[in-house]
Amino acid sequence: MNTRRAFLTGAAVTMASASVSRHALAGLPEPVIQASPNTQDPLFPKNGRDYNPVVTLNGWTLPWRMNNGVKEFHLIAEPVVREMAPGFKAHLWGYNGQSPGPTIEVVEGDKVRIFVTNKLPEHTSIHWHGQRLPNGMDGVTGLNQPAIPAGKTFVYEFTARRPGTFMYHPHADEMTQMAMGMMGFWVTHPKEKNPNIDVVNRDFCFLLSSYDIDPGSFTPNPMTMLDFNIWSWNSRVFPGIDTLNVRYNDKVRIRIGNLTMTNHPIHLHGHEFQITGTDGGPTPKANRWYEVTADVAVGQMRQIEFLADEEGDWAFHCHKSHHTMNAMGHDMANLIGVDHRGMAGKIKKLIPDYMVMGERGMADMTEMEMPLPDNTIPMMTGDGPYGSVEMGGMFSVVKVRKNQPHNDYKNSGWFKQPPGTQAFEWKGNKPAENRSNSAGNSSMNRVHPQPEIEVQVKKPASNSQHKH
Ligand SMILES: [Cu+2]
Repeated sequence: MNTRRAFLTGAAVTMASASVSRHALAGLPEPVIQASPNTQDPLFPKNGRDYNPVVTLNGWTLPWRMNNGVKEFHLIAEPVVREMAPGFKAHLWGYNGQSPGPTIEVVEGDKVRIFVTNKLPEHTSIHWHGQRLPNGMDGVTGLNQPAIPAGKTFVYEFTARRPGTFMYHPHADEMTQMAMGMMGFWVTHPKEKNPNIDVVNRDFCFLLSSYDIDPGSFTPNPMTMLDFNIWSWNSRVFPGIDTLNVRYNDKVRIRIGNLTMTNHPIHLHGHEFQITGTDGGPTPKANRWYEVTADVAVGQMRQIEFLADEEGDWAFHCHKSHHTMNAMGHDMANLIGVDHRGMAGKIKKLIPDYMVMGERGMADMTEMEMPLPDNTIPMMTGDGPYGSVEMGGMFSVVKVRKNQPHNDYKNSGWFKQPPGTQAFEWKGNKPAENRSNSAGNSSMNRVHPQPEIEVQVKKPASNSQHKH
């Protein structure tokens, strides 16, 4: 114990000269490992400057150790088994037992020391995406530092200079390591009142990630460039993504970072939000406007804020409809509009398990008891109070409740709509339809009329070249 204390004092002396302390290695903090994929309660700071902590969707915040005024964190890069939804586990790479890694929360001006131990089968490094820091701490393998070899621990040290929303990820064999799930969130809270950073009641964060995992298998294919089949928030897919539970009239902030290969228009129902921060920090108030969809491009961070002043269960999702689906069969023929009735019965006599899909859209999929390979999640699923939600992937629900206690993140169940406030079936008379056969009033009529052509819209999996 005495020896250790001596080391810590030594570290403090070295810190004063603002260089990486080699003594600090002797006092490597115990790594904290998280076994659960559930959303953990906010981690209120026990020391250092005070702040309102964030809640990481299906994730957690990494505890730190205060060492002579320096916040010390210990990240372990390692293979992990991530439950992406109940019944669906993926073999990923991550940090401290999960993918994504734990969220790191610090305060503007904090001196931060991060120990990174590499338990992967290959070298790695960490890039602190968006931070102001000394060039040698930026984490680009070969450019700023040698790679961290397998089995070794490196130390990163810098001051969190500006408040905002950040990410961390490897900058070594990036294609493989990010495709395998190596990433994490970073939040730097403001140290004092900032005119462009409001105090909020709820502060959520998550990363957008995508994987190509063949149905029935466990490991993503890192060679995939565009054709991903698993679209996730914090390596979870609907219905495995936790709901965002807030109290009526709470001011809510949601921070989103995109580490996939495509953009995601994130859409909130029932409310308008403002983008209050981007990669570059808080957005000046005069430059904000209301929206209901925020496009988060590749490598970007966006922070949205709204007043939760409409009670209910509000959908919150990526607006690319293929991103609210799970593992699609990419080689499925397009059968919309093809009438198979009668045919299926005949084929069923020959092949008892035969099933026709897609002739009246894909909604049937949710009701079919189709045999799936092991470790596969249905394409669209998730039961709500009125049937299947017919969603997968990047979808969750913002639950606004009058009786949600302050600072309580429990799911209070389905919203009970007041009588007379829900869509209902019309049971009265239907007027005769009066459809026009005109294709529109063109002011530039053709001199030689063309033969009429009708086209069929192909949807949704027209061929195997399924691009996003
Ligand atoms: Cu998307």
